[in-house]
Amino acid sequence: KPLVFSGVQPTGNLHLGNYLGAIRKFVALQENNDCIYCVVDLHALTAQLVHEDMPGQIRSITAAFLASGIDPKSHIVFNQSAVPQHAELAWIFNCVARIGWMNRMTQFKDKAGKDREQASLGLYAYPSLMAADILVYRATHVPVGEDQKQHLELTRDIAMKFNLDFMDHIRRAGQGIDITVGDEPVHAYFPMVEPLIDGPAPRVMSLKDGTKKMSKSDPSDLSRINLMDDAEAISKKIRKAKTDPDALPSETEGLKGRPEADNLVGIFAALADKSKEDVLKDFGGQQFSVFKPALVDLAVEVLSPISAEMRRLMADPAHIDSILRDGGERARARAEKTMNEVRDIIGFVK
Ligand code: AQP
Repeated sequence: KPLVFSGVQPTGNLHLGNYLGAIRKFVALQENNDCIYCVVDLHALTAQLVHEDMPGQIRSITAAFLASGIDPKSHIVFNQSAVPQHAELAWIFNCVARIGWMNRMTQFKDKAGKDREQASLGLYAYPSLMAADILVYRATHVPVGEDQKQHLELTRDIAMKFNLDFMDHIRRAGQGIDITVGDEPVHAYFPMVEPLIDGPAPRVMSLKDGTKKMSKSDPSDLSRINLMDDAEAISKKIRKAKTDPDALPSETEGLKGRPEADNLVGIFAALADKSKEDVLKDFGGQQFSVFKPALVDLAVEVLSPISAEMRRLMADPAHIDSILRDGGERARARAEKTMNEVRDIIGFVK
């Protein structure tokens, strides 16, 4: 079975972008894949070192995974800090990756803000830890939102450079397989990961500005729908969402140059498991005063069972912790197998 890995940071309330761009895909992928889903708590230190309630944040992301339908028995759910092999491989990848590659990462530029000198070294090295998260399991498929595409390209670059630089060592250690990359034969240890970004809402945008992504760190709570929002909050946020004065078009072509309309139609499509074309077949020619109440009903219908189940799960933190502990043990065993082989490939004396 293909091996799927993905993670979510325990940094604030999960929103509809995290759900549609990531978690909902995690759930669907369980059927035909071996899945590892991680609460990436080490990543949470990159933007902000001290967290008021780190345990609560970790448990709430875990609860969101479980409430959305992730099965922690057939698959693996754990928190990153429980598996130190992620950080060990990240160090090796820091030595594989080139500064020029890291300098191109747009997320670093966005998150570091104007005073880049004050950003943490961890924020700069974030994509290297992300590559380690994935490759320590030698995972091949990574469901993420579109904002993570560049980091996955970097993961491929890191894997490729490691494979090429250590090709003879990999062979000598009796590891790896022969693959072809482009026309080049490579004896590879790490696979080339494939991002899974498709769907009608690969990038959910802010409700206040259709050109900015919906984000946990946006200071305006009206810009996002949180997974824990109740029906009243969802309704208020969608009613207040920015739109334009025109009716909805009947073809997707008509959404061009209308980012807010495009975003709301994309959200509707993703929540209803339809294409944008199908949504416009139903709502083309209608005003937002008709479309928005339908979107409220749909969002409440999809999200309220999840938030109710999250509340139920979070009332029993010991149960959540036992799931993380069990997942951590199983993840650690797999990650240690890889690191044992990587130490041999590099030539560390054990
Ligand atoms: N707006 C979005 N649309 C689609 N997918 C999204 N994701 C995040 N925002 C959107 C996807 O959610 C997963 C988990 O994200 P994360 O918490 O690990 O990191 P993030 O991308 O930094 O999330 P936020 O919410 O945007 O936080 P801040 O405000 O801190 O930047 C990832 O797969 C991501 O693609």
